[in-house]
Amino acid sequence: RRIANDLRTAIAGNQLQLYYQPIVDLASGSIHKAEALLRWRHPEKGFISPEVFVPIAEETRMIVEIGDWVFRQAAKQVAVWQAAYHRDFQISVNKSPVQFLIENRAKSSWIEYLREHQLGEHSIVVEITESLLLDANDRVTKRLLEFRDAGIEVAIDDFGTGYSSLSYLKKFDIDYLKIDKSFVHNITPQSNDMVLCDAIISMAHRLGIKVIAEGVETEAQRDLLAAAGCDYAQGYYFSRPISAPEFEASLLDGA
Ligand code: G
Ligand code: G
Ligand code: NA
Repeated sequence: RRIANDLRTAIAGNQLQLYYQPIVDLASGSIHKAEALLRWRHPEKGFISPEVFVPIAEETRMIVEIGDWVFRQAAKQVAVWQAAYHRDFQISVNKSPVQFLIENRAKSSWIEYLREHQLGEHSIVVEITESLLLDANDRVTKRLLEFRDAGIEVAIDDFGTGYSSLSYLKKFDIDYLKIDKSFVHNITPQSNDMVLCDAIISMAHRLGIKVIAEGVETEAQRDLLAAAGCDYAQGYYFSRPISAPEFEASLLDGA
């Protein structure tokens, strides 16, 4: 397919870019975390959404190379922001299940990269989906343990969508649950979604897991989640995903 061919040249052609969306500490309002999100500017077709090209990258296995590029970009960026703004700045990257399932190079080059560049523990968070843990084979389990040993934290993305088993939460050492935006969109004080958010937060905390709410678009949602004890929030209310220079100008300045 055309897009698949074009994607092959996208990295070399400098067409991929990372945008960053702030993750806000609800208690203090401070921003020491951001999620890295891929953007592709196609030379003729213009901007192509990751929702379109990530599945193609997965099918063609190019997601491994692209994912490595994402990781290295994020690692370079976090080092800069740690030096310039906060020692504990942290960037999360999305890692597709396909990357875990097909990458089979010796150990994880990500861990070696972090060591070589002397990045501290907790600099990088890997966002994975519940589905990866539900049918985790030995290789996935081993890789996640290696990440933990190297100080890479693990977040469960889109938590609460699609799966009913929670047993993986006690099997794996998870650092963050990200409440899916579908639960956040309609929360009001008496709503069922509020009950679900409350339950997720208290369960996570009792398991020693921090909670990030996704898709926060209004002050009312922010306030309800903060009152429920949610640790962090992300969403258009605070900022859309933006380029690194925009991030520095609008969010890190004087922070
Ligand atoms: O930023 P946006 O809402 O357009 O992202 C759409 C989807 O693409 C999200 O589900 C997001 O997780 C996914 N995505 C964005 N960046 C990456 C990435 O670097 N790697 C993977 N595997 N998925 C990504
Ligand atoms: O699957 P993942 O959680 O990685 O998806 C992140 C996606 O959610 C990104 O594409 C991002 O642009 C989008 N997003 C971020 N904040 C909001 C928000 O407040 N509302 C909505 N509708 N989407 C958001
Ligand atoms: Na994500």
